[in-house]
Amino acid sequence: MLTRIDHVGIACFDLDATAGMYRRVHGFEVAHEEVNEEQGVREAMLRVNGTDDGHATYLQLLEPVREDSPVARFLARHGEGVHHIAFGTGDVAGAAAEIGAAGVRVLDEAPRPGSMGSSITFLHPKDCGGVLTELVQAAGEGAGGA
Ligand code: CMX
Ligand code: CO
Repeated sequence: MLTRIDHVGIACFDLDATAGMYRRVHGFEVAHEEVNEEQGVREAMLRVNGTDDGHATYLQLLEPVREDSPVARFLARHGEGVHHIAFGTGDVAGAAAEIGAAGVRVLDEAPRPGSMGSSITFLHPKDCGGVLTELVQAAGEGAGGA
């Protein structure tokens, strides 16, 4: 079951400048920053609100760290803007299996490491109404956790 919007991923050329804009214009602070080499991004998480499943909704700012990464390709084709939406779940592998069985292409063989110790997987945008869709199980969420 998908229980929240975990984050909206936004592709940008300059993470620090974009985070500065969100601080000045929207009043959102960077709660966490990391590099995810596997995904080819430097990313910042800006917490927007708590959710009634006990977790939270973020903006995820994404700056590519190499040219052959999905976010670099996206920026080259489309420029800056909304890149993906991520839904939170207590069981990312189970949700991906269920959604995959409905005929949607799951882009990862098994969940991979995401922000802040989460487990993530992606669904093909062409099977999701043109929206690149991510499933996220937060660190500690699910069996034994919230
Ligand atoms: N949203 C919607 N459509 C997208 C898209 C996006 N973010 N990225 C690509 N597409 C579309 C393109 O417009 C293109 O459509 P057309 O054929 O109609 O022109 C098609 O998908 C293929 O485009 P492409 O440039 O060949 O795209 P890629 O080779 O990058 O493959 C995808 C697309 C989704 C398979 C790839 O980006 C992917 O595997 N993404 C998952 C991983 C990821 O995005 N990681 C970064 C975020 C990390 C995080 O959130 O933590
Ligand atoms: Co994401």
